[in-house]
Amino acid sequence: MCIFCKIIAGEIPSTKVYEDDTVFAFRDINPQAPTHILVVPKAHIPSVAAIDGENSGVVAHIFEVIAQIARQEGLEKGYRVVSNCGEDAGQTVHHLHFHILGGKPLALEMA
Ligand code: DGP
Repeated sequence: MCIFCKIIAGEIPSTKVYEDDTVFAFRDINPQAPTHILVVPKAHIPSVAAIDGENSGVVAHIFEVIAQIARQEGLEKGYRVVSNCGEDAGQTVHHLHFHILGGKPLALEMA
């Protein structure tokens, strides 16, 4: 089982922010901003590269959840949503996840 599957199963502790039948969100262990939350599907999808017609419904739902969490966290001044896909992007956990970063003005560099 991958590390995020273990977090979803409760085998590794995490600071949960949100959970429903298909989505789980928790605080990043190594925050890069005052608010840094990871939103993941409960189903093991390896990365953005594995999104297809069969599983894209949960991705649409994740974006509704992201908007809800951002409101809950008071990120009305804005936030960034990032998903690293593959080696060149520096993806370290191979379970699809979306970073929510906010709580301060963020640097503009994208690469
Ligand atoms: P990425 O580079 O996009 O694959 O980022 C993976 C993120 O996952 C990274 O910001 C750190 C976070 N992370 C890794 N292991 C754990 C963990 O055990 N608990 C929590 N809360 N976050 C983790």
